[in-house]
Amino acid sequence: MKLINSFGPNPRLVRMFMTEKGISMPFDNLDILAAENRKEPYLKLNPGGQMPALQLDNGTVIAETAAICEYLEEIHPTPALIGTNAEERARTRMWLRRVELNITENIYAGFRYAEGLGLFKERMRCIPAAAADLKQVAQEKLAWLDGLMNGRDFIVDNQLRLPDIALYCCMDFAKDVGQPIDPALKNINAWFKRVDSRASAQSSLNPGWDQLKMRG
Ligand SMILES: N[C@@H](CCC(=O)N[C@@H](CS)C(=O)NCC(=O)O)C(=O)O
Repeated sequence: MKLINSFGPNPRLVRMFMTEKGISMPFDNLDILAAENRKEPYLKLNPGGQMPALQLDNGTVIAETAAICEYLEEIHPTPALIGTNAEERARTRMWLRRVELNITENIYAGFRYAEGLGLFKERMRCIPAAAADLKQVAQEKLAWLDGLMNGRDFIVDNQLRLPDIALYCCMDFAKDVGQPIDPALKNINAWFKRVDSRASAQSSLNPGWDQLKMRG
């Protein structure tokens, strides 16, 4: 099994998830700045063209961070980052959808349509006029989450789970590319520091991230 890996907050999410579980495997590194992920031979493996992807020993390729993490959780259940029973897993999946659909997808699209436009305009349809509103939607949903995080250390079940890792990797990337964390969001800021202080947060950064001046 190997991870088809690159710089970027989504590959980092899987690297951080693996580290928290104590999983290691070889990486095949692609250059996403040079759009290697948008060309053959990668497109044959993952027609979605995005990073990362997991390739199993039988050749099967699993793309999409949530699907990759679900697979890793099934083959390495401990420590549980999705859940130990049906109810815990359902709560984690509920929160992952809320985090992705309301916050991280809007932050990423806001970036691609503005600061990242030069990199993305040839790769997908970009809507520059939507960037400011998408960023604003993400901020409003972060404020909503901030209210719900009162008295909580983590998003689900008060322990580190996949939605924490997904949101952390997104926000840590976004803060250096025009979407800083609002200092007024006291609970989100305290949560961010808590996740940031984990060894996995630092070790999951891709080598060379500092030259790019983007954490991913
Ligand atoms: N929904 C996908 C999103 C993956 C994604 O956006 N990956 C970024 C890297 S962080 C990427 O491949 N960017 C380069 C590109 O789209 O060409 C997932 O969860 O895996």
